[in-house]
Amino acid sequence: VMVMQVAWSQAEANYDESKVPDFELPDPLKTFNGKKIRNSKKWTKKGRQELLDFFTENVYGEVPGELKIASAQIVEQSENALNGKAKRRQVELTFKKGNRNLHFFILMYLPKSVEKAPVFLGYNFYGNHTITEDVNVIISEAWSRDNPSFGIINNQLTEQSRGVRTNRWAIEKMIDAGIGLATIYYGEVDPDKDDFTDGVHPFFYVDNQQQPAASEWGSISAWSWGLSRALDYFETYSEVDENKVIVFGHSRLGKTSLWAGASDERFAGVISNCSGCGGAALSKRKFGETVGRINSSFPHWFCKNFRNFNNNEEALPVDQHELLALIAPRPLYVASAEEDQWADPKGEFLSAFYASKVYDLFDKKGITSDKMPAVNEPIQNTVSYHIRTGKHDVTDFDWEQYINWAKEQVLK
Ligand code: GTR
Repeated sequence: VMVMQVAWSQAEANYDESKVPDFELPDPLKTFNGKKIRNSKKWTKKGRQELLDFFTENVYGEVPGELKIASAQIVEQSENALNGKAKRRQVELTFKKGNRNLHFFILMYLPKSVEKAPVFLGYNFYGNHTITEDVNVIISEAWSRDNPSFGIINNQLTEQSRGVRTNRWAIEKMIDAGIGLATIYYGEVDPDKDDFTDGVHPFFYVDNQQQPAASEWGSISAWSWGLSRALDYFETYSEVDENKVIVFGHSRLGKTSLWAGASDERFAGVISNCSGCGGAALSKRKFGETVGRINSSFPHWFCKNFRNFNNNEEALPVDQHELLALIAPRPLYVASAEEDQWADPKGEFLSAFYASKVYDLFDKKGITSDKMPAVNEPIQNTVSYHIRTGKHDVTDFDWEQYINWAKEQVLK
């Protein structure tokens, strides 16, 4: 029934460019008071800060406190993974507060050729063991959404799903380029369901609190928090270069990588793959998925305050190009897929284009034309964009572009 509902609503959405409402996009180079921002210093001190505050309190939600890594343990490793191509590390991070415990595992494949490796850091949807055929990858015990086609039933990950998502992770291409991969099962940080009693949220409850306050974190913000904790770990870990961590995510996890990159300036680069509504796509276009739709299908992703803009995008004093601008001057890659109209590829492109104004302040080249490039013809600058043929997915084509851009724009 749930699936039917989603399909029905996706069909109901607006996909007609002529029905996109007239809207005015806020200028990232103007403060909320209408003052012009003329240089990068003013941007960083004033414009960026007030936008960051707005997105924190009204879109993704603030993290209500601090929770540091209690222990980090390499629980499994090999110097000869992937047919001798890479080193493999599996690290368990533990967090404790009172009698609560949270654990998540970082699976790493690192190139042998580099002592301190740059890495792509990104969550996976169905467990670390799904991203590779490697039989040594530990199967997560955390709750998972059922997916009978992967043999996932009763919310349990099993051997049957090993390797089912290898198509989304071009690990060997990364390793050949001298870049490692670090991945985490997102369900270990916060299970992806409308339930605030599990995952990291309850660590900060006071008395009998049952859920975060209206300005406090939803799941996207919780997942972003986890990425920042992985980065904390890399700061202590000699085999990863903590100054060269590129955060990556697809779809809801692309919304997450954008928020992680915006809220934590230590990330050296940010990739949004088909992130759509509440990610790279402009909300005010109301094309494909909308704010009202996303907040009703996924009530736990954003903070409650974001619901004030359900069917009311006009009232938003910001739009998602300003989320992208928060990442400036660091390299940013936004990618879409032609058949992923639900995520509004044009809205994702325009968002990258309008964010580029802020990159200009730093003399960094962004997207210089408001004409979308042809499919499979990437534009690669400090701000990069491509739309590829095909569906809502992550493909080898996507990774080839990300690797090329990483080498040119992030790691040089
Ligand atoms: C869809 C949702 C999108 C996107 C996607 C995904 O159902 O409407 O916003 O996040 O899920 O994560 O695959």
